[in-house]
Amino acid sequence: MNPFRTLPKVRYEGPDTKNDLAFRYYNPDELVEGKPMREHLRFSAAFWHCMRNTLSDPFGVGTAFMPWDDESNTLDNAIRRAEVFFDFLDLLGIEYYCFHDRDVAPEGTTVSESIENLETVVKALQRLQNDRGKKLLWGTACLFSHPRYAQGAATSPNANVFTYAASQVKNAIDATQALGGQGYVFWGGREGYTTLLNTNMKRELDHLGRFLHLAVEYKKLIGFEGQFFIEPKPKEPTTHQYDSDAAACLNFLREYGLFDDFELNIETNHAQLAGHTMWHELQVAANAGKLGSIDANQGNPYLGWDTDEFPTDLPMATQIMLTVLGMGGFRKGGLNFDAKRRRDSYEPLDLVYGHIAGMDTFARALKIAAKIRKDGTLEKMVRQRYSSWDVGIGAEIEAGKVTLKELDAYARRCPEPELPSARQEMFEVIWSRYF
Ligand code: XUL
Ligand code: CO
Repeated sequence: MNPFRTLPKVRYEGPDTKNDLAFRYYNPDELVEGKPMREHLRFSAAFWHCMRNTLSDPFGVGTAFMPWDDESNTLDNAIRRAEVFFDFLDLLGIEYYCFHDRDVAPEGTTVSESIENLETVVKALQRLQNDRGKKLLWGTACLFSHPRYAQGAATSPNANVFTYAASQVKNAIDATQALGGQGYVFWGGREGYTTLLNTNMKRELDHLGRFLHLAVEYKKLIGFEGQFFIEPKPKEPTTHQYDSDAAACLNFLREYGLFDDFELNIETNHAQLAGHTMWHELQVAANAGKLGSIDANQGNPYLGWDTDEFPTDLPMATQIMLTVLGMGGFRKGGLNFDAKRRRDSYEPLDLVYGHIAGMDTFARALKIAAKIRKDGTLEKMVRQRYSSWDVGIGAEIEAGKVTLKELDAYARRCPEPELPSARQEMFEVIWSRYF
């Protein structure tokens, strides 16, 4: 009934192994830049994709084979699922996990019953975490599945819906705190709109700001030490999601006086939907000191929706790890596999392969990123490109020591600037050497 118990543990066997159920690159205790790989990568599995995603799509019912799940909405079934999930984490040596309240505990017929269900499952999760030595990376509330949230949660036109969402978030934060969660994520589920004809955008955004302030006040009240994250996404399910990309989120946080209380959880597929590279989104967040965590997956470049595939793009993973190493590593965040199998890869074993592929890709990317940093060629070339800012007039501008009038006088004396080639192709030649 539980295939994750019968399989031999997935272990590091090195790049030459012929065993497909082994790691070729992820060697948890191997030091990279003086720190074990496991601490750099902080891998996490997503409860929703592993245990609750039936793999249905708009054209067909779910195909996922989950022999441990009796499909009932009972607490027994919920706790059995949690046990299977921890066997899955054990099998792969994944230390962290993430969940939504409704993934782990069934929604009851009243608000109070839902809360009691969550509290019961949290006790089981506490026991499992202790027994298996696992940790919660982050928790969150599902504010998008139930029909009451069809028009938004914090941004609903209906104030009572806002209260239901507030109650859910309060209790999801409590659950996260009880489980020692490193963070708590706000992904704006249905916080957006389909048409401005029926939407008061300003009022909805004000409500979202209020909602987040209420959460921050509560966090301080109970002394929750986890980090709050916002996860940008530009569209799907709504046409225009308010948290559309990293820059929009940072601006929102600044505008509503929330900047100090949040970091960003950047997801690869969401970056792609926003028309950005993941590297861009990470860099925007990191520039502001706000790169907190990563939902590691990837989209399909030929499709315009969130396919949540397992991350296997090595150059992209290397860009991610370069940015993470560049900011000195994760603090409370990590690499959460917000990824699912394809509908036609429906067996439990496919979940194992998906995670092996993702973990090995990131382990390899980490080592390549460390090599690029140690070598320093690319960094030196970038520094060289900006070297006119290190001395003379460039340094004076950066230091804020010259006026526009003085620059006018300088430019009149200065011969036509000689602009060197940007050498993109040369950068690409050097980049490709590392792979
Ligand atoms: C949706 C998504 C969510 C968040 C958590 O696209 O990424 O699963 O990560 O709510
Ligand atoms: Co996500």
